[in-house]
Amino acid sequence: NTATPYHYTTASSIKTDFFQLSTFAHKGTYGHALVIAGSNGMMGAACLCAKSVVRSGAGLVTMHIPKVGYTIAQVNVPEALASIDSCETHITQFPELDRYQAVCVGPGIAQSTETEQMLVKLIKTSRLPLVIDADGLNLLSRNIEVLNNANNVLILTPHPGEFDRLFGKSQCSWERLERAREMAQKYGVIIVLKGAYTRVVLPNGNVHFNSTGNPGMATGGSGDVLSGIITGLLARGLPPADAAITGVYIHGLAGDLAADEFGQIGLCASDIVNYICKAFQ
Ligand code: NPW
Ligand code: AMP
Ligand code: MG
Repeated sequence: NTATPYHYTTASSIKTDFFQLSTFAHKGTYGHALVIAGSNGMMGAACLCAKSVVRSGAGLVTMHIPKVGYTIAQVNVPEALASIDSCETHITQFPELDRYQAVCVGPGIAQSTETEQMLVKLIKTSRLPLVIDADGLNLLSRNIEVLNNANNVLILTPHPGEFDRLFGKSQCSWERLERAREMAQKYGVIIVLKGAYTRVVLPNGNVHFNSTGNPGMATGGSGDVLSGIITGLLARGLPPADAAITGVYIHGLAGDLAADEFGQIGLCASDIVNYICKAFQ
């Protein structure tokens, strides 16, 4: 039935033309991504996310982080530039957006009121494709109507707990999926509903079930890697729907390749990061 809204993503559905790099490419060719992430005690999320942006082929990455995260970010992600917030422990502002092609906000940002105000202002003012993940989603749940003021493409990447905080509790995964379709259409956003067979729900109501990934990926930081991959693809210029579908597929494949090497038990988020390149290959 060609009219079905439900699709299944396999290797053959992934567009690969962008895999071929231009011989004359330079670091400005493939986009500059901004990652607004981290707080006191959760700088790991920021580093995993930013490193995943690098591994997904963005030419440049800047991390906007609180002061407490400066050394941590520079040591763990030497490829990334740093933009330092005026606050010691959490994020209260975002830098000028002119030079960026894509933004990710949320991994490890915690839930202070100042960070919430920063997020609302970012959604209202940014014209860039924007990935909102983790605590960014928890803060968004207190301001859901701001989605009506977005003038950019938003990609929301909730796990079921985050989805229910955003849009209300569902009794089962089918009900959650149908609510995601309703919300994606209502607000014109892309919703990446994570879990086994992650579902990418598009603003037209279409759903793309992912075929890669394994339960070894149910580990802290795994989702922060996914939001970084999607952001890297956006910075490279992929249209948002392609960035979401391809990013989810590559994330799962990187997890599968890592599990082939190490097994599923004890797989960690850094292992997934280290297999992103191989997954693209
Ligand atoms: P349960 O367990 O069923 O009661 P939270 P988080 C539910 C940062 N991190 N299916 C689950 O419900 C993130 O970036 C930092 C069903 C539980 O209550 C965030 O900023 C790390 N339910 C921040 O931590 C590494 C599911 O949601 C709740 C579910 C908080 O993010 C870790 C847990 O989720 C982390 O990434 C599923 N598949 N998955 C670092 N190294 O710096 C989750 N739930 O409360 O949103 O907490 O996801 O850990
Ligand atoms: P988060 O909860 O934000 O750290 O995200 C967890 C990530 O791991 C998501 O991309 C999930 O799709 C993935 N994941 C978690 N559990 C499984 C599973 N059982 N099978 C496949 N992928 C999973
Ligand atoms: Mg997460």
